[in-house]
Amino acid sequence: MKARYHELSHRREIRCNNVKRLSIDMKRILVILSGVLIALITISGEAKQPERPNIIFILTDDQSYGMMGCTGNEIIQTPHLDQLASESVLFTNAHVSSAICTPSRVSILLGQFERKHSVNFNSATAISEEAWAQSYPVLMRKAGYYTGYIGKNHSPIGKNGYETGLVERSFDYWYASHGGVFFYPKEYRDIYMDALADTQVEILEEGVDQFLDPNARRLKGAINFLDARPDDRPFLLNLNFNIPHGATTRTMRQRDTDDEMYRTLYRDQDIPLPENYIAKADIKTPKLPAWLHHAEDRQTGYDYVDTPETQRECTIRQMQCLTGVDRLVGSLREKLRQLDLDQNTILIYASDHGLFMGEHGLGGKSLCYEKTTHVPMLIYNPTQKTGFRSDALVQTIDIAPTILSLAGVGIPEAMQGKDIAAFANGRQPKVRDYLYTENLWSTVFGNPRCEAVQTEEWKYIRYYKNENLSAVQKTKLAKEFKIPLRVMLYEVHESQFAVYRSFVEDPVSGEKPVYEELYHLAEDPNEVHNLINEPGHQTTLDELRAAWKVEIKNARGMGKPKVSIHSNMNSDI
Ligand SMILES: [Ca+2]
Repeated sequence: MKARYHELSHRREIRCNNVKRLSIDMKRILVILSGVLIALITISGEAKQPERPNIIFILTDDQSYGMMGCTGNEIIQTPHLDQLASESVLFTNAHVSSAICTPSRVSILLGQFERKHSVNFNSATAISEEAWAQSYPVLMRKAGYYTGYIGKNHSPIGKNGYETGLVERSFDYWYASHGGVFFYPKEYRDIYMDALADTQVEILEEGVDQFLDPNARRLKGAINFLDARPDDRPFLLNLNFNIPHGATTRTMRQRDTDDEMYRTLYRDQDIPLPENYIAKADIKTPKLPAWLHHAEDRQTGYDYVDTPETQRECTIRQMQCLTGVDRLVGSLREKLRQLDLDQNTILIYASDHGLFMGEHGLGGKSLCYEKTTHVPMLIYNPTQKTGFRSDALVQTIDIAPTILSLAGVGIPEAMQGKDIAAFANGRQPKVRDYLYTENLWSTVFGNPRCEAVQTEEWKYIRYYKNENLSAVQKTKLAKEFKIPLRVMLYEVHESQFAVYRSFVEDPVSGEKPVYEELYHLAEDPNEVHNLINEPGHQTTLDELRAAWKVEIKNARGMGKPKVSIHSNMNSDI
């Protein structure tokens, strides 16, 4: 019995061992098979999926459309940008959504209209962490891109906006600062102290070199976890100038140490004034009624538009700065060639909005006229061999979804911009029927709230009551009662949020306009002749008013804005 038991046990053991061996063999086979399968998938995946492109997005500050050779300026020297534009899709009818730094830049990051994201200088809000998680830089990083940010940030993010460090941590490489960078950045922002250069464009170029080139000089100020860009991952680089912004050109000093272009270029040339320029002393009837647009409250920083001489000086400086940007674009492309990155790097170029230079007697921005909303915008794709121009109605809120699309990353529902990546591959689909722009920055500085809808041919603008306190009056009070002017004019507190919400919501829910304009852009691109009360345009006006009603609701979207509310943050940081 015992022997039988042993025999059975022995047989079972043999069977078990056989099963074990079989199981081991099967495992081996399975491992080999799965290895083959993975290899096959990888090979077929590699064959099917092209390498993800690198993307460099260059954003200038307050650059109107006509400030480059390729956009019609006969004086400015921008040979590298002109060459780039000739190899790109150059959008000749690109518009921002809000014509002032912060809301425009937030719109670009989130792909949303301001009416939805609700962040401006006068809003007492910052982008919430939840909303920021859906921005294109964060999504690109999550998708494996190595991301960098260089230059000016003017988007408050997270609780208390600029103080959280959240935006800095959101990039793999950070060589940037909040608010103005100015012409001599080291005098204002510590992060740039280790740069060899002293002037903005050249300092930021050192950051670009460090980001791209593992052999370039390492800047002590830059914040980066990895010492050099990993070459097995695609990259996204955001390069943000504070040029040709007035805050930068005002600080130019023509120092001996400046590159010659920043001292002498354009100074010997005859520079015509804009076609519809009006000096302050010659204004008989203001462009907008004085009860609506309080021009006397304008920020003094824009007073250069008041005389032909000061206008000329500012124009020269703007052109000098943009020629500096142009030179950087030339050396950037050369650098990409040297590093063998040129065949797989897409370049995007745009501006956050334009700027009045005394047209209609106006200075500053934050209205819906072409001079402030029409900007240069181009996409260069090295695999697309022929450049072309497109007059499609595109907007800077299209950049975020387009970057995601070019990288093969999903576009979140929260984005309102259109994916226009097809243009980078030579196609020209219809994008939208109407452009929608708006101004919600209505403060002590006198600008009224307004919205505009436009087609290729026509534009309709509507304005709302402007009952804000006056900067002139507040300045008088500040002096009389010894209150710091900066506090009086710029500090924003939580209570301002309620006012701003009414700016956002009231026009959507029936607030009546107090003034309207209608322009025939095809015949009057400078918006000189307001046809709102002229007979014969009723059908056009009806169509545009109906379009406005749809567009403003679309821009608002649904639900509460995803913002964090804060107080005591200087709005002009
Ligand atoms: Ca700007």
